[in-house]
Amino acid sequence: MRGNVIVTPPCALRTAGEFAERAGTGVLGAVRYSTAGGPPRWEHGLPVLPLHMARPGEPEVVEVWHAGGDVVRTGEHEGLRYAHDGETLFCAGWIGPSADCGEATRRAYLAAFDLVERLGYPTVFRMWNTLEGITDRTARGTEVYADFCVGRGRAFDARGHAMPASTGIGSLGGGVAFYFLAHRSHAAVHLENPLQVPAHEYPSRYGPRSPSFARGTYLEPERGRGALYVSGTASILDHATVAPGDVARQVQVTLANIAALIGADNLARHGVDAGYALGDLRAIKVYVKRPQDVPLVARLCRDEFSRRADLAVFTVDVCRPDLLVEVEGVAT
Ligand code: 3EB
Repeated sequence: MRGNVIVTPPCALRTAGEFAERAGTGVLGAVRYSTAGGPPRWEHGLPVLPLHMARPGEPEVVEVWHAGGDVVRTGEHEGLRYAHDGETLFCAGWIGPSADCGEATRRAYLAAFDLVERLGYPTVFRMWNTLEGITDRTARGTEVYADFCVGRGRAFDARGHAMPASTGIGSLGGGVAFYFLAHRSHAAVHLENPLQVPAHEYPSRYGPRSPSFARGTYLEPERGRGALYVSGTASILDHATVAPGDVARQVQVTLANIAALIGADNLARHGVDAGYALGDLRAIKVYVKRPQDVPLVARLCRDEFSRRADLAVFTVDVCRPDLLVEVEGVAT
């Protein structure tokens, strides 16, 4: 098969029916984008995280993470539910609604770091965080996302883990939830974007603690091409929002940001001998703030991405009030 290997993305976006038919074999875990969120649960013996990301009448999307090999072990650790196949760990946690999501996030992240160290999957390479009311004010007058960033940052400070690719996005309910992937042996290269200030260097006007994430993470392969996990990416140049109010331009800027991140020039800058284009992106998730923008954003994105790519659109808040869209995916 050498020379003409079809690289399959490590995850797929399925309908609930497709997931029900094929669940079980070859699966590490799943995330259900549905009409209610809550703690991770067991389905077919595997961890499944329900996120409140669908409005009534919208179809459920199931993000299925593939296992390598047949032996999948599962477990629980301080409310986290996880599965691992000897190479990759999938782990989901639920922080839930809380008055101080910062402290709850700090504790949950510390439990996650404990777990990866104990199980021997030290390379955390992709994280997702969903926050109900992400731009809302708390009773103490702080912002939910800002509180979250404080707690997450403290956990990273305490353990010294490298900051991986991440998503921080709104949800429609269920408080705060998160899930992540970690690897046992492969090296990860965490990527910054030449068009953007590193998020961990954002000025303090965006919050007391800058966000702890990289713009992307490249996971070195055993052989052949690796996979590049693209963080949630928005219409931000330098550190400032571009084109507030203009959703079409925000899509353009967002996609140009992703293209610059995954292109050969930027990867060479990070010591990675590879290069990707927008057409290589798979398992694409598009977050749109205003329901009325969904048709336009979906069309603009489908025009740029491969027709072979799974693509799901969710109508949820983005972490800054002036951001109308955010896009993520996996380049393979
Ligand atoms: C941004 O670029 C948009 O807090 O984990 C994107 C990806 C964003 C991840 C996070 C936030 C996060 O700042 C927001």
